[in-house]
Amino acid sequence: MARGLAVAWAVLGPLLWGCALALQGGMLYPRESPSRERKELDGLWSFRADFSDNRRRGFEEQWYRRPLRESGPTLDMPVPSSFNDITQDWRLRHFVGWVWYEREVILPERWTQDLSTRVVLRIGSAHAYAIVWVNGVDTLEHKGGYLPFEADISNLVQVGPLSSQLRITIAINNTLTPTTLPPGTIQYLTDTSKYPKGYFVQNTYFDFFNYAGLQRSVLLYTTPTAYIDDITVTTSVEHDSGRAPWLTPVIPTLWEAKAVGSRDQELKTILANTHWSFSFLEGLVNYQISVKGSNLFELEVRLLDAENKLVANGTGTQGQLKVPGARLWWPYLMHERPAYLYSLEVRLTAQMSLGPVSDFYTLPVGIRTVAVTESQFLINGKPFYFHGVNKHEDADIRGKGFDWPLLVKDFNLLRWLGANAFRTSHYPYAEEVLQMCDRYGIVVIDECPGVGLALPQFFNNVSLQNHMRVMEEVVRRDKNHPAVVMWSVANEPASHLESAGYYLKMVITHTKALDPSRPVTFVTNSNYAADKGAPYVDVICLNSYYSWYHDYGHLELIQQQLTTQFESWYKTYQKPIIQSEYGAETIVGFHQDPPLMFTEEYQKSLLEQYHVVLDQKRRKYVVGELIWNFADFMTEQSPTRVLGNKKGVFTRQRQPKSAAFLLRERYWKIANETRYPYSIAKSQCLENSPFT
Ligand code: GCB
Repeated sequence: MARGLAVAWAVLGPLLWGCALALQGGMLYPRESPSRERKELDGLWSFRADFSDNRRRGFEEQWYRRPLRESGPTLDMPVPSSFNDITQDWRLRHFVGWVWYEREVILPERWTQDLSTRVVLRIGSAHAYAIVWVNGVDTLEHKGGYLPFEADISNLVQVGPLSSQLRITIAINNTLTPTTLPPGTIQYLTDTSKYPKGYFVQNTYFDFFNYAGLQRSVLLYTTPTAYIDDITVTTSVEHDSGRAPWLTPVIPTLWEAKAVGSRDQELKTILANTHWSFSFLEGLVNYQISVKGSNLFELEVRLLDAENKLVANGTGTQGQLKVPGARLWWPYLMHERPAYLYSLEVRLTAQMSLGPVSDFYTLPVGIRTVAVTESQFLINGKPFYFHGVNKHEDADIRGKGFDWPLLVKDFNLLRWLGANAFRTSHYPYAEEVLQMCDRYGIVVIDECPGVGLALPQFFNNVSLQNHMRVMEEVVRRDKNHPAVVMWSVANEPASHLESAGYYLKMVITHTKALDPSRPVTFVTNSNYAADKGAPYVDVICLNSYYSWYHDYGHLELIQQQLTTQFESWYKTYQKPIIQSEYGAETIVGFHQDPPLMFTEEYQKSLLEQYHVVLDQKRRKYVVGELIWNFADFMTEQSPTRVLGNKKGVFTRQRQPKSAAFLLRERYWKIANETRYPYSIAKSQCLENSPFT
């Protein structure tokens, strides 16, 4: 895309926003406010896996009708957590089919008596298919893990004398089929000389353990019956040179200066090109609000800065707030004051038959722009270089269960590393993770669970419809996070297939229509000449494992092969490129010099070879590098995996391997070269605290 076009796209994007969402209703993160309460249901739930041959005993015996303990033995199961690694029962670790969760809750009396209160049950995620009963009443179904779903249960709790006692039963099935996302297949092994009757296995086509269960929080929250259903915010920035009340220094980044050569020359170039410009920076915050439960209402919108000072206000369901001298949301290490957040306070006043009702919701807002040219990824008009990681939601015992200590530890490690970005490989992460990214300035490529699209039969119409719906859910949930700068619709689909070309085109086009304000990509490991999806992406994301999955041990080939990779792709597409995965398996504590595979030395040497070429290309059109992987993680068992995938630069317990130190040095060096306005970033975590 030419620069002019990119700019037009960045400007037009916000205006075109929101024209195509097909989902009913919003999915605002449940926050407390003067009009909203929250009751978290984290803790111990009763649990049973249905080990019956057809896995349907729970339905046949209607386990949801009575307390679960009355239909058989139950286990204590922590929520949030994957169920797989919690017990000593190997059958549960590998279980495929229906599991049953149940929790009894006492509600505050007001929730059950006050008819102007709406009570909502919200499930952060249930992998992969869930049915929910409240007091035995079929209430909600949801297809797909990793994304939230909710139901208004007011009419179930606001009836009868026992209504403050609530029994929530959730049946979850982790089976992956050709039309789920991710897809999978169930294979029956019928040779009775080898397998018992009815023996089957779940085949998956991705490289992480298919953890399941209630892996994120379940909660109840309230709103008034007339309520703020959804808010969509997009932002842009205007520079108005005619209205300047102050002078702004315009300093070239060291990256731009570097092009000229020696250190002396670099400094001279910086000084020579630094000029004082009269520019007035105005942030524009476009909002769109949907209200449910009333047609007769007023909306007031106030934008507050980080010191709680009012900077702009408006009224009505849509509008534009102007913020003179706006402080922009910058990525970590790109600016001295990264991750600046405003608060958008929305107040609804609705006229109801019982009198006026108010609802309040506060949304964090970062003012920033994102645009793509044919060789750059721009944030706030400045070239942004992704120096970061790929992650997984994965840890000992809890599996993919959300865990605050783990989350905060991971963010401290990211900051220590000097990482400014990650991809949510290979599914949308918990909302709390994205909130941390907003607050820490960690840029996110938000990936949907489109992973393992490996077989031709997975590119069918039913899957396509489902994939588009999943993208709607992802965009609906994550659209307001300034940290999210790009959507990834898939990881390593079989994109050489014709059918995949059409499929990817449709999913990408749909995603762009859902959110024209962000670029869209998918991550490929296909050959540049064969890939049928690449024409539709804004940024090319490439995975390659030179000297790992082929030419094993031959580190000397990496530079040549990587150079060829970059040059062929760029020549074909003239789009910015991200090295979205590269890495080597390393068992912590294995050492060998000269380096051999699986040792710490080999991982470091492989990375160093990649870095030589990345350094050559990052000044041209390569706009990022994301190591595979942040930490070791669990996979299915196979002869090529030793207790999981060991390509982490940290162990699964978050201790650094030698490669972490190498990467840390590199990322801080790059940060110091690309900072805007230019100044040295200090590699001390505490000194870079976003809260000081
Ligand atoms: C890949 C996949 C990732 C794997 C990784 C590996 O290309 O995208 O899911 O874990 O390679 O280590 O093989």
